[in-house]
Amino acid sequence: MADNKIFITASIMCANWMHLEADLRALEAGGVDYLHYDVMDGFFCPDYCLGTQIINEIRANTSLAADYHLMIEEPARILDNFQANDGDRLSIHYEACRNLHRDLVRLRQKGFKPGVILNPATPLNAIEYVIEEVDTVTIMTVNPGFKGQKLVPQMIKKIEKLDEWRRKDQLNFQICVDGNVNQDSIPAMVEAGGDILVGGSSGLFLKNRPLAESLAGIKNLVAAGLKLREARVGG
Ligand code: S6P
Ligand code: MG
Repeated sequence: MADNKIFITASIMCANWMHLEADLRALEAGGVDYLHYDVMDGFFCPDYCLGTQIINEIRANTSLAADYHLMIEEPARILDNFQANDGDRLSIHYEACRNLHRDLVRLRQKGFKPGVILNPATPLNAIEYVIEEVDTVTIMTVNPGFKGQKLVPQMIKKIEKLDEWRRKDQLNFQICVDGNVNQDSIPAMVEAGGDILVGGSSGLFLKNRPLAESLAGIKNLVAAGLKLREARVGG
């Protein structure tokens, strides 16, 4: 699938919570594709974040589709808590599920675009037998839990290997990249095969830059990355 549309999903945990409504309107006007909701249970990863009551309050006040990222142990326990509107994505971690295949099938039945996520240490072959069930594979380019972390650099090669697998087997999933998506990393992430970029504290929600400017900058970097990708795979 590696076409030329790159999607931006804005990590709401990195927004300015003192001016959340202004950020929501700027993200809508700037043309982001999704709002990325990080849900953390303090067990699968070492912090807590975004319960469904807060998420639903935001959802009731935006037109943007949801992109749920569940960083919780055994997400099957609470999948019914999440609303599936048309076009919403919901992704779960390989490392957190005892019955990953069953959970992914259930997500599609519930109306989500199902996705599987891999921590930096998890090899690609872990998902060999679920790859046909997903719309998205997310490569974590940092370990889950916190904004503002450093890129794990070998993840660029992992994205490229995943893209090669997708091309070789003519698979149809999209590759999402989460963590340290910024001006230094975006061209390489897109060149390697990333189709969906999670905009967080290092590239989108910047202290001294309006969101509209950050988004325009990201679009230029994406264009540069697509040129590199064309050169790598031949268009
Ligand atoms: C990390 C989480 C991410 C962050 C975001 C951080 O556990 O999954 O979605 O919210 O990616 O972005 P940044 O630019 O601070 O690394
Ligand atoms: Mg995330």
